[in-house]
Amino acid sequence: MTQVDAKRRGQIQQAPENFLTQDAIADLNKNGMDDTRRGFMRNGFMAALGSAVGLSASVNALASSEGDPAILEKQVWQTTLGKNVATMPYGTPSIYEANLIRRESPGLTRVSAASVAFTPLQGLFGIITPNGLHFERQHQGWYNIDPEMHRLMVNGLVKHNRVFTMNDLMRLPSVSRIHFIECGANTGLEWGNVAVPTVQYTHGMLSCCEFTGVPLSVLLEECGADLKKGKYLLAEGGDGSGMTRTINLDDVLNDAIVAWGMNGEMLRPENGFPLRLVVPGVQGVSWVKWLRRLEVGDMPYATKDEAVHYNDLMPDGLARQYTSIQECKSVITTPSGGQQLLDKGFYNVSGLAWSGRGKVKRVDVSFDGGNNWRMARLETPVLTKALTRFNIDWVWDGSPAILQSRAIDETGYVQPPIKLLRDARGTRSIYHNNAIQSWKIDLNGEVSNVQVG
Ligand SMILES: Nc1nc2c(c(=O)[nH]1)N[C@H]1C(S)=C(S)[C@@H](COP(=O)(O)O)O[C@H]1N2
Ligand SMILES: [Mo]
Repeated sequence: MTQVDAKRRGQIQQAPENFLTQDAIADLNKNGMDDTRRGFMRNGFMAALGSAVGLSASVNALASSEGDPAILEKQVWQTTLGKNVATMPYGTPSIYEANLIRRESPGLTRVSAASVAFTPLQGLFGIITPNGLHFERQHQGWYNIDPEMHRLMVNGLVKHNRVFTMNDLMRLPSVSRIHFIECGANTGLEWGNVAVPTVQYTHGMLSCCEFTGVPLSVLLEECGADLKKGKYLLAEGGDGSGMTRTINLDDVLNDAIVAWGMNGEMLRPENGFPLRLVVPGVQGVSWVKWLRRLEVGDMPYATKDEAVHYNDLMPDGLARQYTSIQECKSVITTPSGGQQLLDKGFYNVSGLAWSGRGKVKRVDVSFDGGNNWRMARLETPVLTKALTRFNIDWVWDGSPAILQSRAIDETGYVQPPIKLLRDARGTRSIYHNNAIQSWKIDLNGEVSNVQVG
């Protein structure tokens, strides 16, 4: 294992990211993951983690400044020529950050080009997801679409059917707003009590960016949409998956964007270049990528992506449909599963909170599995339908602990414990699990995924 694999930040050691042995990965690929595998996952993970612990002993001792060559001796970068600016015309992260990448979960099978790659939440700061680390969910792979060949058609209950080129669209008045996007299936494995080991895999179908584009309301006005009769929008993607979703205009007319920009540059191809729908607060699947058509209608369209998929199977065998809004949720990202606290003492416990219904109002953190709660500090900016960063001071006394965060949004909605959610929704759902996440800290400082309450 190289230094890059087992990374240390402060007094927290990040486990090697390839936490499963080759045997375990082969087994998972063959047999998949189900609810009986929770124990297995943890064992495989801990076996892999064992190999990292040796290293932690050597990095554990704080370098004493006396005799420390890092401060006493001139380093090579102080005494030689650096690289020319022209060697890197488009910037990339430091090689020492090489383990911070999107990753596919070993327990989820990639079917042809249908795949998902998770954002490494454990390594990010603040609320913005860098473009290269935005999660990816493709129903049929991604494309490099020539923007000159891309068109957006608007039809249905509109006075004028229109076809826009990218140049037409980019002449219109634009806005830039920061919003989170979360796949409805994020944290889905927890329904079945499957303990995926890191926050990257429990919560990493989540990102937050500044999106730029023309407000949907402006575009619809431009086409003379009948918004008295037209309460729904059909959004269609240009990829081979035939992704089509009904959007409830009441939910999004105020803040939806037909977007081309992401964090100050054009969308990345894997995120929908050159055009995607941004529907703040609504589950990721409705953020249709490679957007090619919008139809205004007076009824939901019951497309395959909402009649067959993206339903919540309830305990009585019936399914919830059109459950679009991502309810208030939070998760502690540091410390989180797969990390190890190297010593007793002070920790800055940090995490993310969000709500599809507006702003986050408060986040409470528990260190004893939900018996006692303390209010965390919300860092600014606290924006509507965006990730909000929270921090809280903690002194670890070396005894086992269970860390949880509980978010409350401006509607007064409180993030539920997993038991409450299961009582209402059963265990057969895949989507919309916004339960409180628990991280257990062992005597030796190892952090693992557990379910409590
Ligand atoms: N055209 C199209 N749009 C799509 C998808 C897709 O496969 N094709 N995937 C959807 C799903 S399920 C999610 S969660 C989000 C993911 O967006 P991202 O890949 O930019 O993270 O895009 C949605 N939009
Ligand atoms: Mo999704």
